Amino acid sequence: MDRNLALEFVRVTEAAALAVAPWIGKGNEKAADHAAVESMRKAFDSIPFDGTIVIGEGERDEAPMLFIGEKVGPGKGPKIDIACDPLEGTTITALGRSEALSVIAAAEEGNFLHAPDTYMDKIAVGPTAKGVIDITKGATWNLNEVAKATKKKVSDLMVIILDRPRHQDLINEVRRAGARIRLIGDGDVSAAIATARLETGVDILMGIGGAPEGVIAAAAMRCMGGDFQGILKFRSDEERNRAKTMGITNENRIYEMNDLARGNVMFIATGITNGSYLQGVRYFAGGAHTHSVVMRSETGTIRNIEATHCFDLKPRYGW
Ligand code: VTB
Repeated sequence: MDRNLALEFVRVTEAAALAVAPWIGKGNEKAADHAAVESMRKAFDSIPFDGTIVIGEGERDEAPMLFIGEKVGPGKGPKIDIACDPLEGTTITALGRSEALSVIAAAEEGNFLHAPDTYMDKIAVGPTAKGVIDITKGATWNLNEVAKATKKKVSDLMVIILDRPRHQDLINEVRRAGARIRLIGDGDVSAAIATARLETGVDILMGIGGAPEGVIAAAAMRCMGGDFQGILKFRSDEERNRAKTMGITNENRIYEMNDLARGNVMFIATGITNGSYLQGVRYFAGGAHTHSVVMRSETGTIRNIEATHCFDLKPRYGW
């Protein structure tokens, strides 16, 4: 996969982030999401590649754009599969809270798990704890192993968990084990990334979030040298059956990072609202600054890209 594509794709997440920025704090999730999707869809056309959405806004019948199977890009050039989330954190954005992102993961055709739109139990850690986690062994066991690997006490560890009633037992167990918890309202892709960034102070992500976003997070963790595991969690027989038609036969399968995102992968994200790693979109007179990250698994290169966008001079993708 042409390494320059990663740098091209940053234009796409930047475009989506800029399109969402006017909707921050406006209480309108739908409008924010629509702006992100439309602008990302349009921005893909400017990249020389033959893309297929494998993880996007949902099935063809429920999403008008960036649906699973949709072709994106001009159709010439390398065949690339795209896992995208134009706006990861719709509620975050509507409420003006932190850690909303626009993200793309890219890989050569056939390398992403075609994850059904269901839940996934997830665990993510940074490079120092790579190889020591086991999602089947429970929270206490994993906290002890991560503490050993990072040479910290369990009580020093910071665990990110989505603030949901379904996590009450997990929260109780982590507290009993003595670790600290950051409960977040939304956005477990950014939470997974945070485990691999020292400046965030986060050691582990645990708990159940969206399965498609699990694939995107796994791509990021591969690029960052971290670790990730997931198990699909179906909410209904309908979801179970849909997964079967997508080729998922063993519903208890443990997906390692490489099962979710294989081969050479790229991960690109732009901050929408401020986060512990990426800064959000910041306006100045006549333009805005964006903060993005571009990563490749092949080389482990991580590039932080601060861009200044002048609204009067640059083409607009709906922003
Ligand atoms: C949300 C969201 C996550 O999964 O939690 C969602 O914050 C699923 O959980 O970032 P709910 O149905 O309880 O909201 C994500 O979108 C991705 O994993």
